[in-house]
Amino acid sequence: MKKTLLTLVACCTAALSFSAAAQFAKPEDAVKYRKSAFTVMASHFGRLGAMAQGKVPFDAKLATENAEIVANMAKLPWHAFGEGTDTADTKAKPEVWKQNAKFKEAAEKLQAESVKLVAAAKTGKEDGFKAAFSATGGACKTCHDDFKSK
Ligand code: ASC
Repeated sequence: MKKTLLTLVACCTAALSFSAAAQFAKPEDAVKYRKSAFTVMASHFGRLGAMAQGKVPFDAKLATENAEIVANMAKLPWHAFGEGTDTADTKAKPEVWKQNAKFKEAAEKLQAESVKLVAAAKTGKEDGFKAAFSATGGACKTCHDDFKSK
């Protein structure tokens, strides 16, 4: 009985800390979090861009490492666009919340394209990598056009 109770407490604590991780004390914290994820994503996407544009030689291993970071970062920002985070220091347009289904679709599109980008980088084929880079960049752009002010 005591053991069952202890297990229950352990499970509840784990569940609590998980949901706490998905929340923020203040709207500013959520904005800082999502901006940070986008900043890291942009840095690594930029390194891939240099390869896609031939400014640095294509290197499948480096491309894969950078694409994996992009794909991981692409999972993070979305839960930080909660209610009440539209008024802080943000370039997010009101459409993020007004057209939330469309925003979610755009977020999922980026995640899907960045997963394909990892796969393309792994094959070591430069043409496929360039095409996947372009598709991922397109997903960035669509979302910026519709949901981010200049
Ligand atoms: C980048 C970057 C973005 C996207 C976007 C694509 O390298 O920082 O936000 O590409 O410009 O249109």
